[in-house]
Formats: sequence, structure tokens, C-alpha cells
Amino acid sequence: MIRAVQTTPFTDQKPGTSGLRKKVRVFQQPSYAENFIQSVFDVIERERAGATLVIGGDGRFLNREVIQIAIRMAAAAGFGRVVVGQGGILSTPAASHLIRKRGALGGLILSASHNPGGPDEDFGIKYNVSNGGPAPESVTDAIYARTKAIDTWYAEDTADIDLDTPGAVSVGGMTVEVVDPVADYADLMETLFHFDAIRAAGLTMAFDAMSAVTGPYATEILERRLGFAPGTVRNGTPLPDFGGHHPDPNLVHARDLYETMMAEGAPDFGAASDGDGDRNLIIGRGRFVTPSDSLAMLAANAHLAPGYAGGLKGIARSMPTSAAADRVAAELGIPAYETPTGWKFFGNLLDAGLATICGEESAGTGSDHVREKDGLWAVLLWLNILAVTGKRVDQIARDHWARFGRNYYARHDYEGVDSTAADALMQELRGKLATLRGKRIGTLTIAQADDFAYTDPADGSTSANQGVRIIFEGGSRVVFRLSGTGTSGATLRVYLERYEPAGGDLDADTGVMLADIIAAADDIAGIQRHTGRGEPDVVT
Ligand code: G16
Repeated sequence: MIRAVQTTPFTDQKPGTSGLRKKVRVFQQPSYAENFIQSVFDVIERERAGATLVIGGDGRFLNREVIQIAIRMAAAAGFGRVVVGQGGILSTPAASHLIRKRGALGGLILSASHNPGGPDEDFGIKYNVSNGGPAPESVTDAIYARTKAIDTWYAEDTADIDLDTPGAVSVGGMTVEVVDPVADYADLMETLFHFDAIRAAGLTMAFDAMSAVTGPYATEILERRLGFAPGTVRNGTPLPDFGGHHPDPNLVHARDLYETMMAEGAPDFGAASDGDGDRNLIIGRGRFVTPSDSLAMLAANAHLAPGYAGGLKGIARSMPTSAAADRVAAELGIPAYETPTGWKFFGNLLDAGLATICGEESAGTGSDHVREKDGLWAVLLWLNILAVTGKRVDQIARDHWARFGRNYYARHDYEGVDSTAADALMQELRGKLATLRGKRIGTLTIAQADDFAYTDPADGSTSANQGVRIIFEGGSRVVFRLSGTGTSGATLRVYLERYEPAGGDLDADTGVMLADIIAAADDIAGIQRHTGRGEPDVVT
């Protein structure tokens, strides 16, 4: 029997960079999750009857409860089948793959990604469409509009299903299939990479799953299928609160891995992934690789993996990501695309066959094998390259810079800034863009200042106000934008980049190389004046 429950709209259900992310306590309000899920279902009302829906999450606190709610609501909405990961687990890339493989109409992915989990931390719901990728802005805008008008949600009146036993059950006439979350994804990886070569190379590695969703995937692929020693995967059991840590694979939150890789006797290769398995951190013995460089190095060497032996169609990066990948594209004679922040902008390029590899400075890299960024994919492509070339990460990096030059790069995050102060900073900056051209700051001269706007080459849709770019003569750059994934206050992101050509100073300290630009950033935006902060909270 279907239950119709009267509700009133919440005013704060606007999806951000990647779905709706809020504190768990916000999601625990009566009807909060239901309103959002019903709004998604209302937007796809015409297509949903009899369709397949994939549901899974990163195992964080509230994951199971919201999955049960979503299943009851999917049954009431007339879906024919729900495919759900055993234990409610699906990494974001595995969910993307499952949507594509099953020809699903879409999927609900429950995650707040790299944000911490637990009763006082974060939760999130994201809707992905039939190509396996995050819903484009036209769809998220429609969902938001619906959340502001919703008055009823519907659910099949039935008990929770057993999420831990694989197999199929019926819920109000809809089939719910509980599937192994790992097997299909691991099989896909075997088609893309030289597993035999990796096995034969005798590499050693450390992988930090950060007590998040990649644990079971990494254990199956790295330890079982590729034969890395037991214990290679650390923190491999997904925990609802990620062991009290931020499952964010950067140099702050994956400090233990960094220290392992910088120490005497470090393994050949170190990597980590985030809460939902789509981000990656790459550290070779004694060598950290920035995400922007990793994208460029993977693109330059991708032909060494069977999945990409035919070459790349194009390379796409988000605007704040360094231009290192553009140099690779130029040398390969393929197009380079610059999109706004957010993986959803890559979907059209991949669907249209314009790009093969995409990446972002925020530790995301992926390809056209799914429509999400994919942490383990990046790790496996690196392993494939190391195995086939016989080189180690440090050598790959040095060879790359010697050939293409080096884009020194850092991101400074000012977290938990008062939202009004952050908005005032951005507004003041936008207000003076027209006056900045030609201005000299120390040794730097501003060549261009604008607010990034994007026109999608596939469907012509436009997105404005995607981040303020200040480009200096010579190609150095600072970008300012506010994060769209935080759940309290504002996070100001300042992206800093300086290009050093081949033959120049390629192995200098990044902070030293960026010092002028860091000073100019404060001069231009008044970071300290607006936020009261003298130093960023996180430097990546
Ligand atoms: C999400 C998006 C990414 C984006 C990142 C950072 O990642 O999928 O495309 O680059 O947020 O966004 P922001 O700078 O707005 O915080 P994830 O891993 O959180 O899903």
C-alpha cells in the first residue's frame, strides 16, 4: 500500500557542486530526505515508470536509513527495479558503472564525499542520470525548483529490506536486487589495464582507504587480483564515521601516508582515496604529485594502458586546474577543454566523444569508462605506467617537466569563513575586475581579469560566475572561488599557478616559486582584511 505524506518545503535544498550536502542533523529532520528524493522523482516523472534505479552510498552514518527510505519511495514512484549495493555500499565510480551497465534511468548516490561522517558531521544525496554522471545543471535546477513547491511525498508502506544478503526481493511489485558492489567494477578495471604487467613488475605500495568506501575495492583489486602483499591496503574497512577522520586524501588528512612515502625504505608507490572513492592522492617514494600534474602525466602516458592504446580524443580540465594538461594536449595534437568546477560539466564532453581523460585540481581524475571521477582508476593507470616503463614516480615527474616545463601549483583554503565576509570579498573583487588590467603588483603585471563563464560545446548551455581569474603576463595566475561542497560557513579557495619552462628551475620549492603570486593574491582580494585570516587552513 502506498502512503501519501503531507509535507512543507525546506528552503535550503539547492544542490551544490555535487548534490545536496548538509549536516546529518539537518537530514534527520522529519521529511527532509524524503522531500529531496520526492523532488528528484517528480522531475523524472515521465520516465520513471518501470525503469531501473541504482542506489548506494559510501557507508557513512545515515547511509542505511536513507537507502531504506529511498527504496520505499522508489516503489511508490513506480520504478520497476532498484539495484542496490550489498550493505548499502557503492563507490561513486562503481555506481556510475552500474547505472551504465544496467541501462538504468539514473541513480541515487548517498555521500558527502571527503567531508567527515558521524552523527554531528555530514551527509549528502546526489542524483546521477542515465549516462552514469551527475545530473547536469538543468536537472539540478529543476530539482531545486521542485523542493520549493513540494507538498506530498509517497512511500510504499513496508518494512526494511535485508541489505546484507545478495539476491532479489519484491517491494510493492518493484524488484530490489542486492548486488556485490565490487565485482562489476573490478572486472571493468581488468579490461582497461595490464594487470599481468603490474603483477610481474614486483612493485611495492601502500594504499590508504581512509576507513571509507574504497577499502573493499582496493583489497579485491590490489591484494587479490594484482597480488600486492596483504596489508598493502590500510584502513580498509568502511566505518560510519571514517574512524573520526576526514576521508580527504590530501597532505593534511593523509599525513601518515605522506610520512610513509617520504621515509627511508618507503614503498615504490603510495595512494589514497576519499569517502566515496572518486578522488585520489598520488605519492611516489619521495615525490608528491599534485592532482593537476597527475592529470597531465597520466594523459601523456595513457597510451601505455590497453584501454587507451588507441590514443586520446581530447583532454578536459576544470578552470582552476593548472594548465599542465593543456601542454600535453597541444603536443598530442588533440583538443583541450576548460570547464567550470564540478564533474557534471565533463559528462557532455565524454558523451559526445570530444574528450577521453578529464581531471580536476581537487584530486579527481577519470576517463570515458564511467561518468564520474575515479580514484582507483587513477591509481591503476599510474601502476600500469610504472610497470610498463620500469620507471618510478619521481623519474616520470622529472621526465615530464623536462619535456613540457612545470606548472608550479598550490591551492590555499580558508575554511569556516563567515559567509557574509566571503561574499563581500568576492563581490568587491568582481566589482573591480574591469580596472585591474595593466595593474602592476611587485614584479607581476595583470594581463587579464575576468569571471569565468562557460559555454558547453555539446549542447550550448552556459554557466556564468564560475570563479574569478587574474592572469599575469607570462601566464602565472591566481583564481578565487567559493567552495560549493561545504556544509558550514564558507570556504574560500585561492588557486595559485606559475609556469616554469623546460630548461628552467624545475625542482624548486613550490612555496618559494609561488611567493610573489601569494602576496599579489592578498593585495588584489584583501583576504586578510575580509576574513581576518593571515594564513590558509589547508594548503594542497
Ligand atoms: C566535488 C565535485 C568536483 C569538485 C569538488 C570541489 O567533488 O564532484 O568536481 O571539483 O567537489 O568542489 P568545491 O571546490 O566547490 O568544494 P567531491 O569529491 O566532493 O564529490
